Parts: sequence; C-alpha cells; structure tokens
Amino acid sequence: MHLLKDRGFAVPSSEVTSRDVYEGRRHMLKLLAMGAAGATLSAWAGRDALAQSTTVRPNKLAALPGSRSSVGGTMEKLTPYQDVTTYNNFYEFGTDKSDPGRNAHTLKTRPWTVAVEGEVKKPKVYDIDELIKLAPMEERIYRLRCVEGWSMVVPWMGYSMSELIKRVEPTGQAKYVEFVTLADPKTMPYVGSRVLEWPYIEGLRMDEAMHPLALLTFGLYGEVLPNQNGAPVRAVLPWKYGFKSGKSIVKIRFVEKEPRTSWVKANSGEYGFYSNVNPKVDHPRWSQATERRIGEDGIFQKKRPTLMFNGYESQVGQLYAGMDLAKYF
Ligand SMILES: Nc1nc2c(c(=O)[nH]1)N[C@H]1C(S)=C(S)[C@@H](COP(=O)(O)O)O[C@H]1N2
Ligand SMILES: [Mo]
Repeated sequence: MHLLKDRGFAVPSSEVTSRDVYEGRRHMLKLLAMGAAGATLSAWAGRDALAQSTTVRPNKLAALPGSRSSVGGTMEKLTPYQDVTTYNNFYEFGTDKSDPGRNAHTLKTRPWTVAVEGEVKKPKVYDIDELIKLAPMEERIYRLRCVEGWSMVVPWMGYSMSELIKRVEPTGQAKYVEFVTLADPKTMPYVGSRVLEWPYIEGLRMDEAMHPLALLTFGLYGEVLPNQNGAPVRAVLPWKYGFKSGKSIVKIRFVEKEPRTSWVKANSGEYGFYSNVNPKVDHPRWSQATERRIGEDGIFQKKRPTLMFNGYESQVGQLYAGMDLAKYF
C-alpha cells in the first residue's frame, strides 16, 4: 500500500478533478467488490491512499465502508470536494460561507452520543460508533439546494433514517420527529450570537422521516464527514431546502406536535416547517426559480432551473398530495 501512496501521479493535483479521483476510487471499489473476500481493511486503506495522493485534502479522514445505492442517484457532475468542504452554512461557526471550514476544527466529535427519545417504545442513547454500525451504509449522490439559491451534488454516505426509526419503535402518538443539534459555546464561537436561537432545531413529519430518501449521514466522498459538513452525524433531506438538514445531531425526539424549528422561530414569514424545494413558491425576498451550482461560477455561467422537490418529485410528491404548497411552504 505504501507503493501507491509514494508513487504519486505525474499530473499535478490541480489538474485532477475530484470527479476523476472519485471515479478512480469507485473503480477500485468495484474491483474490491468482485473479489469480495479480499476486501480487507488494508485494501480500504489503499483505496484511501490512492485518493490522498491525487487530491489536496486539508484533513485526512477515515474511510467509511459502504456500497453504492441506486436511491436518488443522479448522473450530474459531482461538486468538487474542495467546494463541498469550504463553502458551507453552519452558523454555529460563523455566518460567512468560509467560516465553518476555518473554525469547525474545534468541534470534538468523540465521545459523541445521540439520544433517541420521546414517543418511542425503545428510547436509547446511542454511542456514535454504535450508530454508525446500526445499518449497512450506502453512498447516495444527492443534490442539496440551499434556500439562498445555490446547489451542490454530493456523494453522501449513510443509511435511511427509517433504519433507526423502526428499531426504536415509535408509539401511535409519534407524529413528528425533532432533530436537536449540538450547541456548545466552548467549541462553537457563534453559539450565543443572536443570529438564531440555539440549539439549532429542525423537524420532519413522521412519513417524511420514514421516506427512504431521508438519509442519516456520516460521510461524504467515501470518508467520515468533515466537521464543517456536520460531523459526526447529520441529516440530508434532498427534496427540502438545505437548512432542514441539521448538522451535528445530538438528539432525535419523537413528538406529537409540529416542532418549532429554529428558522421558523427566526422568521416564520420567510421560512416554513415544510420547506420543500419549489421553483413556483418564491422566498419573500427573492425568486426560487433558478439556482447557481457551486463550483460552476463564472460571469458567463448560466443559472440552472430549480426543479420541483429538487428533482425528487416522482419519489416524494405523494407525501404532499392535496396540500396547498404555497400555504404549507
Ligand atoms: N446545526 C446546523 N445545521 C445546519 C446549518 C446550520 O447553520 N447549523 N445550516 C443549514 C444550511 S442553511 C445548509 S444549506 C446546509 C449546508 O450543508 P453543507 O455545508 O454540508 O453543504 O446545512 C444546514 N444544516
Ligand atoms: Mo441553506
């Protein structure tokens, strides 16, 4: 495995796109899968070494084992790793897109527990390393559309939230799920600022949380989540605006009433509980009809049309049948 790492590549790293590298790693994954018995830890380490040798990685992160999923797959070009990890919203670490990438190194992701409680027959405090192994991890390539008008395509790693939900056995009273994320003033410089009420709280209706697309996410690009992307565990809900996908989750509560989420508390006229991506329902201060793909910037770069439910209408449309989406925005 040393050989791989030390040999390097003739092409300068700047000329190798993350996509190329990632395709290479995928190919290697396929080879490993074909000789499944040989897919040992050292092989995983080798795969990682290959990736390390061809991209500039600010942090060396552990590889996550997982298989490719057909759920929500898109053929669109992946947003480069560099952009995914340096252009972020994570207000606990600052309101500038570059703040989380610069500040989130202070976040301590071990030890870490996630308390699953409320209207469930089997409440439990999960250690993060137990949660990671709860169900087989899959890679899901999802678009993430921020309410601010930009989007990314990211290969996330995780498993459907339903895997966790069915294990804790919600009671008949469980109508909604609330996600509470970490609010630690010692490691998060903006907790205490007035931009939002802390902790950052998000929520879903039960049937939304049970939808197979709803991903409990532990990694991206085959590695554990960088802190700025919500380590060690976050939600990714690809048909909803990005702010619904809470980062660095510490508590999952099953409740009877619709949770009061941080953004609804901050401005209920601008942000609703549902926040489904919808090009026909504008934000009071801007249009939601188009979006800018991160990594494709340039003065001549055309904006992309925003798709209903961010392109996942055939999968999730039924959840909202008969609902007035302008009212329940
Ligand atoms: N805890 C927490 N989670 C959060 C946020 C935040 O500020 N705090 N920002 C949200 C917003 S607005 C978006 S667009 C996505 C961005 O995720 P990414 O940085 O991994 O692209 O995270 C969401 N999750
Ligand atoms: Mo966002």
